[in-house]
Amino acid sequence: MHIGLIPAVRFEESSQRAIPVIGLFYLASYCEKYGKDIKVTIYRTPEEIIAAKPDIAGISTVTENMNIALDWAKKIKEGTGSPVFIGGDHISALPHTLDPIFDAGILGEGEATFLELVQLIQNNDNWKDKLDGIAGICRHSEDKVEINPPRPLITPIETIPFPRREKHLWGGFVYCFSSRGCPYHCSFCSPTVMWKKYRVFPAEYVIAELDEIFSNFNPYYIHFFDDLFIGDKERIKKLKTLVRQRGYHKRVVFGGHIRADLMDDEMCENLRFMNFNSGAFGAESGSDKVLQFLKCGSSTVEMNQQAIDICYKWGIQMNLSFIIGTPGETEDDLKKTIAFIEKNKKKFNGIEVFILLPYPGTPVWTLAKRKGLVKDSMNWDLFRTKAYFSELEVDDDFLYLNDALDRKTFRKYVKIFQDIDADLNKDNKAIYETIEKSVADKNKPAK
Ligand code: B12
Ligand code: SF4
Repeated sequence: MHIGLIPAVRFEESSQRAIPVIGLFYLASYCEKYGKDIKVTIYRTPEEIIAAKPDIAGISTVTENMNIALDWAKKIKEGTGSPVFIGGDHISALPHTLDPIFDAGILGEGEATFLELVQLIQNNDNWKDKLDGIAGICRHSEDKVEINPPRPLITPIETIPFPRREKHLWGGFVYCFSSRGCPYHCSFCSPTVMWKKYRVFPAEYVIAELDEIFSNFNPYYIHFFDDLFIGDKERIKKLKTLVRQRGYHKRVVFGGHIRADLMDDEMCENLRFMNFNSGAFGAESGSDKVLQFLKCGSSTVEMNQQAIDICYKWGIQMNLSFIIGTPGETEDDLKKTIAFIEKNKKKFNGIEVFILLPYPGTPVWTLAKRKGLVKDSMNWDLFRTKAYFSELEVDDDFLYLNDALDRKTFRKYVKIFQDIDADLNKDNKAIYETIEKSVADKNKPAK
């Protein structure tokens, strides 16, 4: 049985093109390891997948690309006649909105659910009548969408094989996941909707995956794209020891997402000793009032300051992200954020600024829905962002959530933040183009 998978991405944007969707590589390795007579191919365009005519097609999408996913699903269905499934954050948050073009939606962690679905199709001509038996999907039943009972998360997590990183698709940027989910519950964050709870791959699993990466690629930088890389202190300590035993700390720089409140001397020492030298965390705001809304009491400005100071002391380069446009945020709050950035700008490497968007399934989505700004069926292009904050325009359609500050004044501050962003990120500009170019350069696959 041949399965064709494709990520719905905007090819015109280097940020979406440059970094492959690793979720599909996990699906490929899981189905091929635990299934029988299954071959999974990852494609980049609907034309490729149509030409290959797989028995089953699957599309992965985030909210802002949902319209692309719908368009491609129609093309693929017309061109192949095969069943077309959808997975990823968007459908996982809004399963009851499944469009009739899709034969089913795979909700949350996809590997085990998708394999069971594929096996159902492999073994039954009348598989459509048996979809009610598959946990973790949404499907059409007569004229409505049924949501089947949820599927338990895969346990133990290390039974998930390493993602099948394909050399021809994998760009210059080697990243991996050493955990799934996050134990915190920030009001704007959709991974917690998706992953339910925090699970870590054991240090031995992570080092074995690194071994595989080193034998197939020549990385100079490895990014842990986990929502939270450092959530288990003991594991980080163990991983540092294993990395040093292999000498990987001399071959690459590691980077990933941390949390301000978990950074102490011991954590910094462990990270520094494994050559984890590029951290990122969401400082979000210079105002405790705004942080209270966004981080639900789990962060304060003081905690963020301490994390910046301790990382600086240990020489861990930090990238901080900030969110503006939060409900209740006043000019005074925005000025506090600007002052916080100004005060610390010599201590970090760069910043990212985002305008708060109500991703489906989050408490912010519920709030936006109450205000009538979003609904379950809407134009998903309104969630479009830009890879570079400097290119973002807050036009009249922009999903702006903050009644405490009028849009005109907010635009003035967006411009101020864009100038700060441009100034602080001069050296990081065009990072995705650099990643793409490096395919042919340092990070090229090993022979
Ligand atoms: C790495 C990452 C990126 C990378 C790589 C892109 C990618 N998607 O892989 C980069 C930096 C390029 C990026 C860009 C963007 N990202 Co991003 N990204 C992530 C991050 C941190 C990890 C994604 C990941 O690989 N997860 C691990 C894998 C295993 O999970 P997965 O992809 O969800 O796949 C699993 C299941 O969803 C399911 N599944 C998924 N697809 C399918 C398809 C089928 C057929 C089946 C059966 C199952 C299935 O099975 C997989 C295995 O379990 C997530 C946060 C998170 N923790 O998920 C945000 C996240 C996905 N990104 C997000 C956003 C908004 C974006 C951007 C729009 C931002 C921007 N303007 O640049 C772009 C859009 C990119 C795109 N693909 O279209 C949001 C999406 C929220 C939403 N509801 O839309 C997230 C959740 C972060 C957030 N802000 O909350 N991103
Ligand atoms: S924003 Fe970060 S800390 Fe908060 S829930 Fe999401 S991943 Fe966890």
